[in-house]
Amino acid sequence: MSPVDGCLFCGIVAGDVPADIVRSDERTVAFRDVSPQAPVHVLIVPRRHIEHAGAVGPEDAGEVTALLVAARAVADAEGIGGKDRGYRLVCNVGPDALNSVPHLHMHLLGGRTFDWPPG
Ligand code: DGP
Repeated sequence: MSPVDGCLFCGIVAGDVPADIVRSDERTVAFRDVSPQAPVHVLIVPRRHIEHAGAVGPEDAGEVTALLVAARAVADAEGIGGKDRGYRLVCNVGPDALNSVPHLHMHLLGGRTFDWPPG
């Protein structure tokens, strides 16, 4: 899908909205969350607009793989990818999960320990 008018993360992907971009490739852009919930809090988004993780179809397999590959690269670059560390990947879907930006994004959270189950 082409950029969606008024979509915040399409704006960041296009370079029209400023963001602290830590990595980008052909399919994805990764940037720091404006409201970090951990010492490392990076959002990884597909360049192509997809509404949310619950809207992913077989045609999006390339984007989904690219998000995971990007997450691994960002975690390594942030020093939390080793076997003694770790991180959490989160995709919020819908109001019950407090999804607020309707452009698929994966939260990469790390640099501290996390509780389970999440709140
Ligand atoms: P979610 O609740 O899963 O939809 O998370 C959306 C995240 O997006 C939330 O953690 C805050 C972040 N966010 C919202 N607006 C901006 C922005 O303008 N820039 C950046 N970098 N992050 C944003």
